[in-house]
Amino acid sequence: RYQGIKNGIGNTQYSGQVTLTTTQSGSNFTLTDGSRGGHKTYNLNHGSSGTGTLFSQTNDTWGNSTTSNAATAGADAHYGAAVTWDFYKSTFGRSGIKNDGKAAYSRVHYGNAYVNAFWDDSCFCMTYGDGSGNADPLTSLDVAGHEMSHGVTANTAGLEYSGESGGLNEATSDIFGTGVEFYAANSSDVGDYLIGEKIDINGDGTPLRYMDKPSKDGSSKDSWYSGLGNLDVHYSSGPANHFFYLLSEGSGAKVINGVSYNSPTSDGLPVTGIGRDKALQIWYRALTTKFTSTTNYAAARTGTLAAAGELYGTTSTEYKAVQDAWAAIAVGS
Ligand code: ASN
Ligand code: ZN
Ligand code: CA
Repeated sequence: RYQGIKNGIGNTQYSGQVTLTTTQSGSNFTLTDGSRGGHKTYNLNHGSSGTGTLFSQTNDTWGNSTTSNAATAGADAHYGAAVTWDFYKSTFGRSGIKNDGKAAYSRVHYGNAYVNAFWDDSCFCMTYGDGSGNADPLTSLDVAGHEMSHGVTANTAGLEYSGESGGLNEATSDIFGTGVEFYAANSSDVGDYLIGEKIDINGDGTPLRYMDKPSKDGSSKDSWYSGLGNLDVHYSSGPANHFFYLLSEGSGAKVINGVSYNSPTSDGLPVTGIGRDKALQIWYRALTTKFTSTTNYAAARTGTLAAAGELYGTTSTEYKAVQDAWAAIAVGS
């Protein structure tokens, strides 16, 4: 009997053909990633509790890129968990969601026509629905990275999921979910500042959220105002997503990987971006060493400035860009 870590093939729905780390045990292969803490991917087969069954088969090629094969969603989810693990490890030196080297697990085919995906800190697990009409499961890479980043937030700052801290919690997931997508850089996931552009959740091909100008979704805000904390957290995230876009890429019009962006500033002053890599480092350092459960937008400004000062110095262009990007969304001056 052979037992060990294998490189399988995933024919995913959203990320093309990818390598999946699997485990062979005798004549069976399972979606168990022994090189990333042992992350397992399960098939709930439309159930809504427990783990269902671990994906297991006698060959190591998973899915057929469409929903006609139940393992396709498994391949996308298993890939999403692996890229998210690698992103956190290589970008921040973080080993797993709790930074303890241990994996979470994933469950796909949750319920019936369930149009959502969610992280649950109590099971330490990720769950994906099949989407409306079951054509568009919620297993795209930015969604996977978004949801698992809720686990990172829960195990670091612990931002409360309501009011302004809830908006910052949501933005943190959009920011790192986007970081995951850019990190993957395979030909199917080139990276963009849109959230959920592949899952067609609106049924008209538009993404769920836009980081350059969040109000393009019809509900999110571009800038802070005194009533922001009364909004749903997926809309009060808008100004922080906008801050991150401006800090990374700067204001005005820009084309990145073929996608056009045009990011406004509320003070009318331009922001010069410092690049996504530095912006990610600043947000991560703030999240893990400055933010608390009750951090609001004003405190996020203070925390990211402190992080930028520690990383690059208080007289640096990076520090100045953080000041300018907050001013551009009407926080501080
Ligand atoms: N997809 C939603 C989100 O991540 C589900 C949830 O947990 N609220 O915000
Ligand atoms: Zn979320
Ligand atoms: Ca995206």
